[in-house]
Amino acid sequence: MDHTDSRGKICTLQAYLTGGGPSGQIIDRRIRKIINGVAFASKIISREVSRISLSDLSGPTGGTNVQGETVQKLDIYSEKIVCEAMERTGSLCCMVSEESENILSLPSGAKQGEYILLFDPLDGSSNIDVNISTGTIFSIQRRVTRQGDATIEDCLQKGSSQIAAGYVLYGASTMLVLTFGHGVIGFTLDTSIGEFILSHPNITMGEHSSRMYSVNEGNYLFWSENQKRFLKTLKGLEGGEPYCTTSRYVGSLVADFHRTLFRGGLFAYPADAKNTNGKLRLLYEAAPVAMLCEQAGGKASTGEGPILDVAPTDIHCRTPVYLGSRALVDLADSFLSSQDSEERSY
Ligand code: P6P
Repeated sequence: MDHTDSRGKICTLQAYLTGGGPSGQIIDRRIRKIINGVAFASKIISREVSRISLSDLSGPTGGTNVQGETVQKLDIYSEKIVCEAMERTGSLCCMVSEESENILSLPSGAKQGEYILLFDPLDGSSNIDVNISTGTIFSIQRRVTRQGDATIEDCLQKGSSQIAAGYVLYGASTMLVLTFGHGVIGFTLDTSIGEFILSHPNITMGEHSSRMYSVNEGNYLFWSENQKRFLKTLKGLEGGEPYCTTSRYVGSLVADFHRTLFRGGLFAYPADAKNTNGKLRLLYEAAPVAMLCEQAGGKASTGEGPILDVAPTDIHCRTPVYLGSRALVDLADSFLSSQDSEERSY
């Protein structure tokens, strides 16, 4: 495993961002500040996640968020930590967080910039009490309005215009995985020195390397007929050879996606009768992982077209997600994009 830069030395995140990585790519100073802010916040979140059962941050707040989901204390704490880190960058004009109903402005007096951070502060937090991996997912867009306060127009941009996207996985190790549109790189947090160290200079997705599929089959009865037929075909229950012969489902997007990114296979969260537009949120879950997926050589689809081409309707809009090895996502599209509206109903 290459942990070094182009001169054979240990490569930190900061060294990478300033051109010290194998690619020599130099990241714009304003973007660097955002990435460094996310990295700083994630070190604190990682510390709290790793000791959650010893901490008064464990458990629910007793409230629900705009998504109607139970809010964990660590969700709110994580959002606070990210926002505080971002205020000091001077690179942002606003933020969008899964935990906040409306667009988040920077505090008055904070230096404004031309970028937007859209993030899920602690994805998978409902699993935190059973010690399952969680993550922080983020997307960076550049504002489209010329001046003044950022508007909803600045936030409702397609995934194809993302400047950068990534996540921090709080798992067996804490990893920062990100892309600037020129491949996917991974850094591992060395807690002994508090630095993210380059551990995966070029992450690419295996093509059928794992004949693994990842979907919550507990929703089967709520799926459309097309989706049911697709899954049966994937498993070889419709007469042909199975495309996939093993299944893994964590129920934490960052964990399920990270495995798919490294091993290939298929991850899906289909639309169903309960979530007719899918469950995963477009701006700060599906779009960033779709960019990473495609940058690693995979495919990311709604079942009817590229996730990166979906025009957002509101900051918390949702989308069906099929992503992973191209051949498996193509197979999904062949079933899901069927024109027969009857088969697409639930
Ligand atoms: P289900 C976590 O709440 C999340 O948003 C994603 O991290 C995950 O992929 C999905 O929901 C799991 O949903 O319905 O399978 O529990």
